[in-house]
Amino acid sequence: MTGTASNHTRRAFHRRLLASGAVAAVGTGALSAATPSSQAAPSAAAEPRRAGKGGATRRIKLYAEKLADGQMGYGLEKGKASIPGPLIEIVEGDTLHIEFENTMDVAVSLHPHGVDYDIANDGTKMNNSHVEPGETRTYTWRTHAPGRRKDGSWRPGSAGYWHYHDHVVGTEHGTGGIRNGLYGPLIVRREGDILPDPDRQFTIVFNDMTTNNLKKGPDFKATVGDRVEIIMITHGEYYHTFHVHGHRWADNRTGLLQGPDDHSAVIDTKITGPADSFGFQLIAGEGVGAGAWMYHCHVQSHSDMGMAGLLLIAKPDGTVPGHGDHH
Ligand SMILES: [Cu+2]
Repeated sequence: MTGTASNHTRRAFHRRLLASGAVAAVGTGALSAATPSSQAAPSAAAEPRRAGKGGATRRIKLYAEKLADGQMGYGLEKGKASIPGPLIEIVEGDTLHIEFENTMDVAVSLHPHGVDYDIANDGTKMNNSHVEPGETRTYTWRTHAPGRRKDGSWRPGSAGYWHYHDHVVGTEHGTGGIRNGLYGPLIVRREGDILPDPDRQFTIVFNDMTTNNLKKGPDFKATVGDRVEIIMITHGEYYHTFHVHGHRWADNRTGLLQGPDDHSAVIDTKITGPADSFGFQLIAGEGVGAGAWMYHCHVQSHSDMGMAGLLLIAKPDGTVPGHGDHH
């Protein structure tokens, strides 16, 4: 399986956001002022798109469904659930109302990390914020920009690479739900954050000894020069070391350096444990070219058991040099 199925879901979500007037969630296009018109800049050299202003109220519908193979997933449309669930992307200051329908025969919930929610939106049975079979409830997530508290201390904003998951199926911690696939990525942008290229957002979830609940890590496709975004989440019982070949990122909120004086560590591996999440952007093949670039868990027995997949980075003509003997 490639990332194609969930990319369709993501496109649908973006269309939905755009349809509801939420243009800010995906920016308003390139900041063209800095690009001289005499320069025919290739896409990687063009000014990146940036996140617009937050403060919007958004609404989406989300379903929890049983999949054909007995696993479970979240989806934006009935019959379209996926593992991981759809990428939800908002901007600091936004409020998101999620009309959440449980189409399964067991109780389920939606519990987020990173955003502001009151106890009625906790998504746990102990707060009666779960959803019984066949029922619907609306969860509300809020976000805020950073700022100074009245006491002078600094309050962090909501921006980050976060995630959501079930907290009910199997045990009161959602252990069965998470194991079966009820999890997904959540990005909160800060106004001005650099946005990746469309359809180049890849979610990689180490869940127990699987990747996205697959025995072998899925492959993801991009072209040299694309601005790719990786959202990395871990669930389950084990600690892992996430690694990408040929590319590096900054170990900070965005995965990007702010400039020459940003001393964030530049890394190509990161130790990650259950419920951790992080993300970063890379320019596909930057300085190294096209190829079948591996990503994998660097715990040796884990990668040997299948926790590895490929970033298939093609040349502009669509070919991936050296690739073809992997399938
Ligand atoms: Cu591992």
